[in-house]
Amino acid sequence: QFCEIPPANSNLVVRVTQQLLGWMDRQSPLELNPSIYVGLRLSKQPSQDQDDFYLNSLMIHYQQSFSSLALEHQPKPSMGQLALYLLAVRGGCRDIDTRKGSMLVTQLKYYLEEEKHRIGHNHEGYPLTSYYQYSLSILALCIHNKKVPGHVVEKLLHAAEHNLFLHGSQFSVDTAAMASLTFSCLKDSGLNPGLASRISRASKHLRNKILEEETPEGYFGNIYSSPLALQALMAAPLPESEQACLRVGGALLKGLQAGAFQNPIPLSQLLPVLHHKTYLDLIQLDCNDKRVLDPLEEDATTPQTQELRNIRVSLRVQGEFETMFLHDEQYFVPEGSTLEEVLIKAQEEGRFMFGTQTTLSGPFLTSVMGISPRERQYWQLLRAPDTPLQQGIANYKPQDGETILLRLASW
Ligand code: B12
Repeated sequence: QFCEIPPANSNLVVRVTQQLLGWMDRQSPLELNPSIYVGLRLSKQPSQDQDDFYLNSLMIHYQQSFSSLALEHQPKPSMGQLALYLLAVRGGCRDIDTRKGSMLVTQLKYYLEEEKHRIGHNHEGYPLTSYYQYSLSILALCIHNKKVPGHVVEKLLHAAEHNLFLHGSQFSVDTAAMASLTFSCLKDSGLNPGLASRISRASKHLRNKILEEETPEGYFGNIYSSPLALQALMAAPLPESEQACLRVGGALLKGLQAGAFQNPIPLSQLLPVLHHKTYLDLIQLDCNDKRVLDPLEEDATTPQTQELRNIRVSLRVQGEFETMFLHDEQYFVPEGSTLEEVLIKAQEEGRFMFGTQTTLSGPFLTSVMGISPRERQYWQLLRAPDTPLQQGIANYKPQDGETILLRLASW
């Protein structure tokens, strides 16, 4: 084995498993999250009755969204969400070759065709969603042993070969890892034999890129892309990955211990890694697996009672062309407040406005001061002067005296 991580403390694993299980209690249509279910299924969870209930809710929601009974104003799940749903169906060992199942497989293939056209013949365009979702969708079909046309795979190959995987303006390790997992699946399944050697080469190129992206802190990219990166390397280890996996695995366990994983998406990608599993293990998952969660040993540490003190956070808004800030003010909030709470406070005090959209990762900032980004733009979150935040508004907690910059950026 060329990609192992150091053994995890079992109490720590139990604690994060419980954390992820807790997210399963949220079952409103907007909060149903197939990624959480998949992460748990690759980690000998959830218990059988929790499982049936959640999976059935997912199935009803997704089938209904794409049926003729779907409500007009109700937004349809995106391509990537549909792909995650298909992974969940596999994780629950449900049959996809039913009438309703086939309809969703067809829908996903249709989404991919559309994206292929957007990317265009000479690769001059971009997918409407992202190469991350494009790859995830091919992976989901591959896991179900469904073939996609060579042309669709070629777009991903081209993007991989030409380093087009970006997150904002930086190389996206998450996307590279997702694509590498996809290529591993395609290679093992033999679904696109004509592309086999090109797939192997692109996949190796991606994993080398991931290794190159190891940071001094011991992450592949950043802490939140490391789980998927480890999955990619575990699924197809390189001889030179052995030490890197140990280092990054160790750093991740430390980060986990320190409470860095507050968001369910990266956590759902990490938990399988702690069980030495990757998305590819869904192919032959055993649904009669024994599912037990060891009881949590008593923690010796007593919770610290903190005095509520206020901290000062500055909030600046920078539009596309303006040299002047559209907004620049200080706010006093209780220590430990999230950035979202700062934004709410600012909005309450007047002169500031914002809007969000619910995603599987939580609230995504969609408008600031009434300005919505145009195509291929977004509201980037930074710590002044120019350090991009690695968490969204619901998870990031500003420090005393910090200045947060919301900047309209292109990607
Ligand atoms: Co981003 N992003 N992103 N992102 N993004 C990732 C989710 C990830 C994990 C990458 C990483 O650092 N390793 C982190 C989150 C880490 C964490 O949870 N702690 C991340 C971050 C930090 C950000 C930013 C906060 C960066 C910044 O500004 N400093 C901003 C969000 C700012 C805001 O709220 N306005 C940001 C922006 C983007 C862009 C470049 C705009 C695109 C999204 C637009 C697009 O798809 N064209 C983007 C992508 C593509 C991703 C990526 C690679 C894939 C997301 C996806 O498609 N998921 C993930 C990687 C990953 O998840 N491992 C990182 C699959 C679909 C099925 O799930 O929920 O429907 P979904 O997807 C939507 C949300 O994920 C949303 O956009 C998706 C499309 O609508 N989204 C969100 C994207 N990023 C983020 C980040 C947060 C915090 C939230 C709440 C939502």
